Amino acid sequence: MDSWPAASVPGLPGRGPELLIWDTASGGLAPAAQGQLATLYACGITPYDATHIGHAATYVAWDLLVRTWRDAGCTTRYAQNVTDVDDPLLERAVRDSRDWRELAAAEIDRFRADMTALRVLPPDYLIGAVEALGLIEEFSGLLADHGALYDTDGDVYFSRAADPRFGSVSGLDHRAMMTLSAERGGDPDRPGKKDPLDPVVWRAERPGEPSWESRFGPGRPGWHVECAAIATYYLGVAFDVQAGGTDLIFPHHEMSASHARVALADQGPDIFACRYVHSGMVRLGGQKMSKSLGNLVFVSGLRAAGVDPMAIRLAILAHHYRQDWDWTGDVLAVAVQRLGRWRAALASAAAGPGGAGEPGGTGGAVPPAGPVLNAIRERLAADLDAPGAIAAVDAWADAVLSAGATGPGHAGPADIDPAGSAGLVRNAIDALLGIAA
Ligand code: 5CA
Ligand code: ZN
Repeated sequence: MDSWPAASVPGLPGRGPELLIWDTASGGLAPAAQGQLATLYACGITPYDATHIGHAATYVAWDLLVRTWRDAGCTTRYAQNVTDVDDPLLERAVRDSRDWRELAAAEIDRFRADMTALRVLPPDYLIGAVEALGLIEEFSGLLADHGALYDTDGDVYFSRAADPRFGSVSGLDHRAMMTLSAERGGDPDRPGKKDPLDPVVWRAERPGEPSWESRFGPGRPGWHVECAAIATYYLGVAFDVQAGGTDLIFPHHEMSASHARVALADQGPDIFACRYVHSGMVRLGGQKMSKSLGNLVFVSGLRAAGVDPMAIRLAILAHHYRQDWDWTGDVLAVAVQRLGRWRAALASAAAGPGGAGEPGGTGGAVPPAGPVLNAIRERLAADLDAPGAIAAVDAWADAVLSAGATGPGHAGPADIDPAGSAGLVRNAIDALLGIAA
């Protein structure tokens, strides 16, 4: 399906360092890309409600990853799915008496508009489960060929016993897996399964539900096989990073990786993602912001209320992507104020050194931009430390504002920021942090 338009990314002098990222599977920092071509699969939305701040934070994190890779000289290839047929979407359509396809299409459109406003760079491939049914069926066929599927009352399950490395993504013990499986879409209590953790790969047709013909009979695909199939089809058997929120570590990312290891077992030693990267949960009122709980702040709602999307983005970037944090009015107010200071500093610096009393002049030398650019690059390369990068820009803005006049004015052509500091800082925060100031 169509992605969304890319924001322009200004060029910067030089290159950033290699990105090290926290890998959930190994529990440590590791190079995010294995070579010059950097490949990313990010789990996408289930489009039954609008984009909330938690979704936005997740996709802003992967956007930073892409920007940091590109700045380090990598070419990126990025795929993202859209789970456009699944239980919660169908249930919401029934609840609201809407056609499920129409509901999904409307929410995907809203997601695209929100991502565009937040200047999140689009994936190269935005792939809906429905449009990918053929390749999901083909991938599921490989699981069947490896003897890893079995039938339970017409539904087709994956036998996790087929994968000796099952558990290597999450590192969880059996008890924890059982609890999370029950909470996150699994059916550990269903009778007839070989193992309570086994996930469904093809769900047989149910009355009133959409279904498609397949070699497994009429039905629809399971959730984990959707991502395993789409990721490996678009990025290859092995790719660099599988990304999602921490709520996807188990069972989703564990199962997708396990499916791929079994289906593609004869394709070499490296199968599926080299790194598993997870973003923390955004909470509201102390609880995970979630569509099922309904404690949501929508990006589109804030935009409609006149909030500058760059302030929303800056509010997100003020938190390290791996931390859990609470969305509050204060968080937004701080971001609005910070954006204002950055803009004032850029305007003041662009107006040039000027005389101390000249309106808009900084009254002294504009602090150089090179150290700011280096600091942003260095912080982002260290596990996408956006708060650290922001602190470097804050320090530059404070220095400009404390040296100079109170507000932007106009400068004569002769004294426009001769060192080009303002321009370089503006380009750095645009290219690396995605903030148009
Ligand atoms: N379609 C599946 C992935 S294949 C799905 O999880 N969809 S979702 O709409 O529920 O979530 C989309 C992304 O947002 C996932 O990476 C999920 O981990 C992340 N996410 C959901 N809620 C939050 C939250 N409160 N804070 C941070 N990230 C969240
Ligand atoms: Zn997924």
